[in-house]
Amino acid sequence: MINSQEEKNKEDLLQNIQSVEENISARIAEQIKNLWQFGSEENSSWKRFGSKLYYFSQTSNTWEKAREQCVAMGATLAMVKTDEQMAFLANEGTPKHWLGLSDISTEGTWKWLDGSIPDKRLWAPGEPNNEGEEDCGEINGRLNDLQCDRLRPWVCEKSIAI
Ligand SMILES: [Ca+2]
Ligand SMILES: [Ca+2]
Repeated sequence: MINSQEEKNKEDLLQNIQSVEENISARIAEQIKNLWQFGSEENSSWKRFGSKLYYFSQTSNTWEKAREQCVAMGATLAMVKTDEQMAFLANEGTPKHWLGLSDISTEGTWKWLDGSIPDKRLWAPGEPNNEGEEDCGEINGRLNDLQCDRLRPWVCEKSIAI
């Protein structure tokens, strides 16, 4: 009698363990699925051009907030060094968006966020004109200076991890 009761307890215990195992397996499978979906979502929102990946925002913000958003993504506001990059950025996403370009530190001295000087040929005709104190750079066909507190979508760049 005692033996059969013990057998029953063992069986119940084994069943419990089995159901806990199944539960855990299902939850792990769910988490893996979520991770995979998140990963592909993030990958699909970055576009590759040359040796860089570009992220085009779906929302608008001030230049400073846009700069912070890029940093939060492990990236930087995009910098344009070549005609090819200019053409790519002008044709992707919205027609106008913030770039990593400003003359905030010294009025009239334009610099990319990496400290380099923008190629003069990349400015739109008549720009930069500092009309109404414009210290931040956007792409609008070509480069234009604009008031930093204006709201624009933005584009981040990061190098492809090797
Ligand atoms: Ca300025
Ligand atoms: Ca301007």
